[in-house]
Amino acid sequence: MIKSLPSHPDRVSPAKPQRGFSLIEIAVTLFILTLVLGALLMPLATQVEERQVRETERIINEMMEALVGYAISQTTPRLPCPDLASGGTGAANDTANDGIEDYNPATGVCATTDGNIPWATLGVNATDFWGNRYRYLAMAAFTNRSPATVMSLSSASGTLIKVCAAAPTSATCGGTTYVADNVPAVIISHGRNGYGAINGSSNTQISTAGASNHEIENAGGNYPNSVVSKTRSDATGQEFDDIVVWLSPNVLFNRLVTANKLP
Ligand SMILES: [Ca+2]
Ligand SMILES: [Ca+2]
Ligand SMILES: [Ca+2]
Repeated sequence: MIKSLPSHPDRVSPAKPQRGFSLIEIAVTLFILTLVLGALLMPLATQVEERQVRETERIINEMMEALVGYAISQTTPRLPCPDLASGGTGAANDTANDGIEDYNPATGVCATTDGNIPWATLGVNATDFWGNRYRYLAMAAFTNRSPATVMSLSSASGTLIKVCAAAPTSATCGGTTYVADNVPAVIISHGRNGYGAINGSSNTQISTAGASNHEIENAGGNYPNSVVSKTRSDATGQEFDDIVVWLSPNVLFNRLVTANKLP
């Protein structure tokens, strides 16, 4: 009689040899991890910048509100003058980069139409996310104080700031189209690349060497009363990351009339 052998209770399968990871396996794993992390982190950097841009727009819109409030608060309604970004004698209301508006008290005319937002006069942010000053353009018809001609409902009929869709070839948005025609004031953040901005620490202008013509126009450029507002671009020669917001004369008039400051 053949009896099957009972399986031995202590029988165990032979021990497999202990095995680690080879250098090549680790290298491949690290390589894949790097790719995955890179893919995750790149959009994160873009997201951060996107948030900074949205926040900058919100800050500038708040500055626009401050401009309107300032105009309403004046006995004779007017916008504040820009703060000089250079020059000035160092006298009261004639000092560059101190955040106080600069003007000639004898003539009632601003020292410049293109300078810094007078952050101290308005009580708003002095610099943007990238440490640069906010540029502020404001036209004389809206900033003159007595004795010069002061603001009225007909002030918007003159030649004011042109907001163009690209770098223009004339003072009237030649070669491109109007985004806004005849606005009294514009505030610009020169964005992350900062071309043409006044740096908040050194009080000097960042060079525009390498900037696109669109951004150069926002840093003065060919036409002092023309600026460019367009969608962000990283294309070679077309780079644009400026954040440009303008004040509609009609919004300003509406608010001044509502406040009984204009007839
Ligand atoms: Ca000043
Ligand atoms: Ca820029
Ligand atoms: Ca310009």
